[in-house]
Formats: sequence, structure tokens, C-alpha cells
Amino acid sequence: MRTQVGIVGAGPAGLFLAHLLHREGVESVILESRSREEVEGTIRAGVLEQWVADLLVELGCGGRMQAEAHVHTGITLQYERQRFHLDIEGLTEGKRVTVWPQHEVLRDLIAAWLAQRPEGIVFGVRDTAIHGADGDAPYVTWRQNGETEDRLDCDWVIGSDGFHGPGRRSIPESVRREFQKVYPFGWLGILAHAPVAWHELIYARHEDGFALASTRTETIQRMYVQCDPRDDLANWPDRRIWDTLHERLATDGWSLTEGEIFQRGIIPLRSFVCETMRHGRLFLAGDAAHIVPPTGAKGLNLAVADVLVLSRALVAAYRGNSTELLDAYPTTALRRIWKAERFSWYMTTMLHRDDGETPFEQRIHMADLDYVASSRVAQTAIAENYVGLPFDAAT
Ligand code: RFL
Ligand code: PHB
Repeated sequence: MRTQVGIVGAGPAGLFLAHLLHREGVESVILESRSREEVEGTIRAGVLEQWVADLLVELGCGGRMQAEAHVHTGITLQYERQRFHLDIEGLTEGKRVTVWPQHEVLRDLIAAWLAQRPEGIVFGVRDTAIHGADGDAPYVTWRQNGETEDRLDCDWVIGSDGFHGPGRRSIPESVRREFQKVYPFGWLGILAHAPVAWHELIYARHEDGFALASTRTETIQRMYVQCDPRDDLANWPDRRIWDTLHERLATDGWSLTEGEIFQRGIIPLRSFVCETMRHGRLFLAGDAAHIVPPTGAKGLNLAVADVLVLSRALVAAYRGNSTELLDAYPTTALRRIWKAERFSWYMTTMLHRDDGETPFEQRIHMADLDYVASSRVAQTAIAENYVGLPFDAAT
């Protein structure tokens, strides 16, 4: 097979990129290790920044989202059993966020992509390997169902294959510049058949740890509690999960309605950046290059931001025969990435309990929340980041 841009990974980064390139006349093929059912069934992110929701509509893939998703004008922060409303819309000249699950976004992007290009995604690839990135003729090889090796020749290879994919590891370790912070806590996430808990998301700091009440539909809710990242789900029977949510989200005059928990999982929290986002004709995008803890709801949005920048650079390379924007891609993308890393780290440390911190540091987080609760300027800083920072003019 031959195409212009070979994309490894059909997550948000790979699929948005394929659509963005296609509408500018640049062709691509996506190689994905999982089955279509697995990709469309994995529960992950929930919050879309306004420009991402708008882009989905622009790409012709936003119809279901517009009909079914919840649009939120603010978030609620809670500490010491008190809640306060952070009026995102009022603080950002009318911007809002959309609560619409990642796998629903992927379902619509995949359906539209396959309708345009029935051969545009190869699902279920094994042993994906990227070759010749530092030469002029890169290619990707893989096997399917244990058969003989297949090969995709292309002009550029995009590693949009998530944190564990082969993309980043194809860059020699000796030239990779990486930064990491691993937090001493994780999130236990559940989906439950229950009514909406509150009219917007609640991010709560409690002396025992963080809790988040999010939503999916009128009758399905998504909730998280801070836990030990190495904990076993067996230690979290339903009763303990609900008791923990009741306790950490408690406030006067409000109660949480329980329901049947039908999905659960534990994820570790980490911050990670691989600044080496280019190696010859290989470019990294999304979680392949960076991870944020989910407290700021930035991961998916940042993956889409990367490929927006990258798609413009690739299109410019084909149209104008100049690689100037491609050369600038890591620098341009990293400016936004580090700001999202900062915001996600800030929200995480402010809202979680960390036993490794000194009592002094814990008091500082309380003072931070107090400051946010009482200052329009501090609230504006959170709101501006939460809805997504504006793109630089250079992008
Ligand atoms: P993905 O989604 O991991 O997609 C990578 C794809 O590559 C495939 N792959 C391979 N394909 C071919 N060959 C190989 N060898 C391959 N190895 C891997 C994988 O199967 C996969 O399909 O990366 P991408 O596209 O960069 O997207 C990143 C986002 O998925 C991620 O940042 C978000 O889900 C993070 N996140 C959130 N982000 C938000 O913006 N808002 C949120 O509210 C939010 N909440 C969350 C989150 C992530 C969470 N988890 C589970 C980590 C909440 C949670 C609980
Ligand atoms: C979610 O709904 O899954 C969700 C919402 C907000 C976050 C993270 C996850 O910060």
C-alpha cells in the first residue's frame, strides 16, 4: 500500500488528523491495533473544549453530539463541604464545554472516515513497526491474524498511538528529551445507572481525597474517587464506592442518589512530556508525546490541538513545497502542551490529598481554593484554561 501520510493509531489524534488532512486533499491511511468494537467501546474522556466541539461539527461528525450532549456553562468546585460555582461562560465571553464521551466522538469519526475511504483504517494490526524515519522513504509494517507482513509506504509517519504505542519508542532513546511526574494516587472511575447528581460537574477536595461527579446521560452518571494507584478493584465493593462518594461530595441540603454500578476501573495519574516530537519523517501527536492527569480534562483536547497544528503544517508542505511549518511543529505544539501540563498539575495538586506533602503544603492548597472562591481574577484563570486557551496567531 502507498499513501501520503501513514497514521499509527485510531484514537482522537489519528482520526481527527485523517479528517483534517482529507478535507484539504491530503490522503492518509490509519493502522490500529485494536478492533473497531474495542476502540468504540473504551470508556475514557468526557469533556470537550468549545473549539473541539465546533471542529467536530465542521467535520460533519457533530450531529449526535449536538442532539444528545450536555453543554455546561460552568463547573462547581467544593472544599470544606461548601460548593461554589465557577461561571465559565461569564468569565470567558460566552464559551462553554460539552460533556460528550470520547468513544462517542470516535464512533462518529470512524463511521464518517470509512464512508469516505472504506480502506482508510486497518483494524487489528499486530507487530506494528516504523522504518526509515530518518531517511526519505519511511514505511510501516505490520501483521494481521498471524499472516505475512504488510507494508505501508508514505511520505510522513504520524505516531498517534497513545502512551504505550511504538511511535515514541521508534525515536532513539539517546535523542529523546522526556519529563515526568508520577502522582502517588490514582482514580477509581465508575459508570452507574443513576439520575444526574448536580447541574454541572463537581470537583471536590475532601480531607480523605478527591472526588468528581460527572455525567453521561439523564440516567447514566460518571464518577471518580481518588484511590491508591496500585489498589485492587476487589477492595472496592459497591458499598465502599458509594460511601466514599457520599462522604467526599457531602454538602448541606443535598444528597447523592445511588444506582447500579455497571463499569469500573482504576487509572494511575501522571504528567509526562516527550519534547522530541519529531524524528526525521516521524511526528508524534497526542498521548504518544504527552500525558496529563485527568483533573483538568485536557488530554483529548490537547491531542486534537496537536493534530490541528500538524495538519496545517502537512498541508502547507504539500501545497507550497515548504517544510517550514513542519519544522516548527514541536515548538508550536509544546507551547500549548506545557500550559496544559501546568494547568492539569495545578488542578490535581490543589484538589487531591497527598500524604507525601507537608502540613504547610496542604494549607497552601486550602488557601488556593479560598482564593479561587473569592477572586474573579483567579476564577478567570481557571475558566480560560478549562475551556481551552486560544491558539497562538502563529498556529
Ligand atoms: P489514544 O486515545 O490512546 O489512541 C491511541 C490509539 O493507538 C492505538 N495503538 C496502536 N495502533 C497500531 N499499532 C500499535 N502498536 C498501537 N499501539 C496503540 C491504540 O489502540 C489507540 O486506539 O491516544 P490519542 O489519540 O492521543 O488520544 C488521547 C486521549 O485518548 C486521552 O488523552 C484522553 O482520554 C485523556 N482523558 C481526558 N481527556 C480530556 O480531554 N478530557 C477528559 O475529560 C478526559 N478524561 C481521560 C479522562 C483519560 C482517562 N483515562 C482512562 C486515562 C478520563 C480518564 C479516566
Ligand atoms: C469525565 O466525565 O469522564 C471527566 C470529566 C472531567 C474530568 C475528567 C473526566 O476532569
